[in-house]
Formats: sequence, structure tokens, C-alpha cells
Amino acid sequence: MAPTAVSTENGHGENGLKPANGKDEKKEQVFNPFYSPSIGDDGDDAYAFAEFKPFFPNVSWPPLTEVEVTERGLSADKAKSALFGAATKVKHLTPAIGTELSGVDLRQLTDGQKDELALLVGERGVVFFRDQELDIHGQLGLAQHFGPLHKHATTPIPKNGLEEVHVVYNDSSRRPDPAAFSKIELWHSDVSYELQPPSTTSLKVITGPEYGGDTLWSSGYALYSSLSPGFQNYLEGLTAVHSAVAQADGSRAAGLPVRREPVETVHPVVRVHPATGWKSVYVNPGFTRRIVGVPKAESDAILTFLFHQISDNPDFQVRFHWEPNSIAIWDNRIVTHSATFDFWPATRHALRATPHGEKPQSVADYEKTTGKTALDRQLEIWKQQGVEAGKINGAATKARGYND
Ligand SMILES: O=C(O)CCC(=O)C(=O)O
Ligand SMILES: [Fe+2]
Repeated sequence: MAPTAVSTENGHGENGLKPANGKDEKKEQVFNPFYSPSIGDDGDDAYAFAEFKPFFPNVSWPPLTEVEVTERGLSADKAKSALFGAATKVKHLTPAIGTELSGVDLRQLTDGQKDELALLVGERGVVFFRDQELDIHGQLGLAQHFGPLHKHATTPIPKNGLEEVHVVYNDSSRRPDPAAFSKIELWHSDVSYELQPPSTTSLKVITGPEYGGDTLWSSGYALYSSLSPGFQNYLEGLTAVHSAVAQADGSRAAGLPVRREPVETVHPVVRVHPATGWKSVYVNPGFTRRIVGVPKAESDAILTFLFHQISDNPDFQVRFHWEPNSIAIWDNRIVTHSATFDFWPATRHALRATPHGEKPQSVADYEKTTGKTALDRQLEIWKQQGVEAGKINGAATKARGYND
């Protein structure tokens, strides 16, 4: 297969492995390491988190079926008084995306505070916590408050067999090959090809480098708000195909099991967050392959443009430097993310818990089922701040550029 499409979720493998059929076809096979997860580790069993090192069980799971999800953010106190009341500091990191909460112990949250957290993550895209003692069982329990847990079809689970955990692991024994892929391909929304892609997803770093290994998130709300009204309207009527095929092919090419057959699902290009009611662009370089019902060249041009806005526009992004015991909780429905791979030969190890969200709702679906009007986040924020788009006190402000 030509390396035209990519999958991620921390995908780095190595060259020259035997194909799954056991035959030595090395010479004929084009092996793109970007498609394939890390295999094996440094063999250090004395490592404190050895039971969470990557493991690829050779099992077979049936296709996913529809599951019921209750949007917790809809039950939340909009002021988030209980959650913010427990925090010593609430620090927004950029206007578009990202908030760090200090002083909160995620083990102690009440159900009401969890609902408020769901809403906060739905508004801010990603929320960060440091010094968290929450263990993986607590992390799974928190995720389960937001929805039924997702099991990944290809990425590693921990050696202790917890099938709902997605393991992110790199050590000195595998050096990521920066020549194998372009950075734009790494941006993704987790498993967006599923019928009910994830909502409020958490990642805890348990071992990490002193510097390097940062993760970036980009806001789909901000991307939507940045577009012209005509283009927003055009995108709202479109759907796109999201595919798990390249990710599964990558695993098979590395001789790894695919635990569930890959799926392709059509989702709206603009989806509405059920709790905030805000519109967000829902495509990502990792898994979105084409826009349905438009000429291929048009689909390619639009997706390329949107993918570049996701990866190139720093005004939509936040970048987080992890310490051991940092946890990020992001809403996969309205952000994309990308990890950096600049830390070899250090070890970086993290565990993810991933709840299913609802079936993505288009603007038309949302407005029909709720009777509400879907909104542009930026216009709503400006309204709260007492300004209209481009105006202060009713008078047009002069646009300015940047020419330093
Ligand atoms: O390693 C990271 O920071 C993120 C990896 C990733 O994409 C994920 O776990 O969803
Ligand atoms: Fe991811």
C-alpha cells in the first residue's frame, strides 16, 4: 500500500519485521514505520511501572454496537461553583483553549464536580492538572462517569491486562524516525472513525523527560470561528469519511494483532457540542480521508486547508509540558492533538482512559432535536465580554496587522 494515509495514537514502529503471514517478504514490502505502534521495550522489569508497559494481546473482539451515552455537561452548574470552589487557582492558558486547575485532587471529586468538569472541558477544550495521585482504576472510573469505556483495536494495553487502557510508551530501545512522516499527519482526534467517537478523554503521564515530550491541542471551535460565514455555512452541510483502515494495516504490517476489524464512518464536518451548543470543525489529518459528495479535488483542497489551519495556526493551540503525575483531560469532540517526539533516549510513559461520546451531531440535527440554535463560540464569548464582532461600544474598530 502506498503511504498516502496515516494513523497515529503515538505510532512509531521499526523497519524490517516479519509480516503477519510469517513469510520473509522484506524485500517486496514497503514498510512505513509511521503506521505501526512501538513493539517491545528495554526489558527493564525492575521499572516501577513495568506492569503498565505495552502489551498486544492476540484476541478478537466483535464490532462495536451503539451504546447509550448521557451528556454529563448538561447537568452541570454553569458557574462550576463546586469545582472552582475546590481549586486554589483557575488559569486559562490562551483565549481559545486550555485551562490549568490547581489544588484539585481528582480522587476526591463528587459527581456534581465531575459534571462541572465535563462542561469545563467542553468549553475550554482541554484542562490540565498536576501532582495527581489518581491511579489507573480511578482514572477509568472518572472516564466512566462521562460514558462507556472504549477499547482500542490496535494500540497497546498494559501488561496487567486492563483492556480499556491505551498505553503510550517510548524508551531508549526505540528511536522515533523523524523522516518517516510529516508533523501534520500526527494531528488527530482519537479514534474519530468510530460510530461514537470519544468525548472527555484523560491521559496521565507516569514517567516523562525533564523537558521535551510536550503535547499540543488545537481548538475546532476556534477553527470554525475563524472562517467566513459563507464557508462556515458550506461546511455545515458536509459530511466526511473517517477511516481506521490505515491504522489497522500498520499494525498488521508490523506483525501485530488487530483486535477488532477496522471501520469507516461518515461524520458531519461541523459538529455541535451537546452541552455548550457551540459549532466545531470535526475533521483531522490522522483519520479523515475525504468529504462525501464533492469532487475529489475539492475535497482534497478543503481538507488540506483545514488540516493546515489545525497544525499551523498557533492562535487555536495550547502546548503543555508534562511532569510525572500530570493529567490532561480533553474533549475529543472539539479538539485535535499532536504529541512531540523530541525526547529520545528518555522514557516517556502515559496511560489513557477513553469514554465513548454520542454519535456526532450536525448543526441541522442538533437544531432539530433540541429546538436550540447552534452557536459560534467566539461570538458568544465576545457577547459575554460586551463587545460585538469587530465593534467596541457599537463603533467599528480599525483592523490592525502586525508589522514589527
Ligand atoms: O503522547 C501523547 O502526549 C498523546 C498520545 C496520543 O495521541 C493519545 O494518547 O491519544
Ligand atoms: Fe491521541
